[in-house]
Amino acid sequence: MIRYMTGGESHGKCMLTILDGVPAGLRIDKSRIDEDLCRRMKGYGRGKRMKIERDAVEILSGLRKSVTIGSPVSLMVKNVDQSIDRLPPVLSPRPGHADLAGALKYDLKDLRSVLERASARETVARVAAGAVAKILLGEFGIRVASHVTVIGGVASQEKGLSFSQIVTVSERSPVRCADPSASNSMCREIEKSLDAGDTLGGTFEVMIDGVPPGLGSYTQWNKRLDANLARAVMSIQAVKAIGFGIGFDMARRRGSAVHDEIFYDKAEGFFRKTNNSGGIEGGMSTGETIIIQAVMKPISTLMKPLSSVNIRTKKAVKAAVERSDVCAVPAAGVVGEAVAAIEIANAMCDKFGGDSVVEMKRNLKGYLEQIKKF
Ligand code: EPS
Repeated sequence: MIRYMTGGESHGKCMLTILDGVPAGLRIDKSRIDEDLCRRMKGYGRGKRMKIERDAVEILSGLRKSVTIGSPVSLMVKNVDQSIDRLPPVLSPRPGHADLAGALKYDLKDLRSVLERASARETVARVAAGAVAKILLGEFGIRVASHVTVIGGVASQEKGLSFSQIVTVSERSPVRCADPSASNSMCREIEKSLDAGDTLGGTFEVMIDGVPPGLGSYTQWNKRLDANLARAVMSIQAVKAIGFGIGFDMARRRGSAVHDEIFYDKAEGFFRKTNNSGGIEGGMSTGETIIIQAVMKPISTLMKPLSSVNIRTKKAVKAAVERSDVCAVPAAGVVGEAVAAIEIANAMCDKFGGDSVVEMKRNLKGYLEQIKKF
């Protein structure tokens, strides 16, 4: 089983991950991890911190000569800004942030002690771990990507593009959107929001292509692949809603306009002409591309702050203003890829035996032959 834990404060020494259960025999190219760390830092609407940091991974354990040996893989990304002990206290909780509930829960009289760990900087650690999972999935021809579908009031109209086209176009967009016209409008929305001292949320879509049918299971609630993916994506800071395939649109359609009809072809086997389900039925992968949509609420640090209360004086004040982003949806998509990749990697290890890559490949091959003969 692949599991991981992260550690680190936003302005502490580093962000850390221990990734346990990575199969032996996987070659890890550090530059692939750094590439994703770099993608996470980008995006129109990010704040000044991203100009300060130079996120790059140090692999501290789990490899010999760049190849995994089955032991935990420890990953560290150093922070350039390590000012945690010099920063002034924060006393006015931001509506929408972990500040107030966190301070009450842990009896912390300085909200900074909450925000240092609640910060989305923690996602550095998850992107590093997710990059390792993506390298593993690549061994089985599984690709993971994401793109931004909504920012503020602007929606992408990218419908009809293939997986590869979405990747190519969105990676060129400053907001990681696959519709160039919407991409421009999203940038203008972000500028307007910046001028107004406000923030913007949106939606991103994670796509996982090349997954064999039958990952996850209907036999027990916690084996359902969609449930595990939803939990992972929902755990990303500021994510508030998740959908699969056409997601919330399913509520407005009849069954005949939702369910993906089944066809058979000698060469292809069973196949579908639509993918409204987002590649998952009964908590299992169907073999179609897995599509997860996630809604990210607007960042809760506003330059024109909302009403709050000083936790010391109990007087009405404006919420604290911290250096922050105007919009981080493009970065959240990269984090979505990472956490989804870890869940799919875990499901692959569960089904195909996760001790070594060789073992997994052998078992996957046998299973695909079995399906072909079904
Ligand atoms: C982030 C680092 C943070 C913020 C942002 C994400 O840096 P700083 O707080 O030093 O400006 O830019 O954090 C938040 C959105 C948050 O709510 O705390 C990062 O590395 O992604």
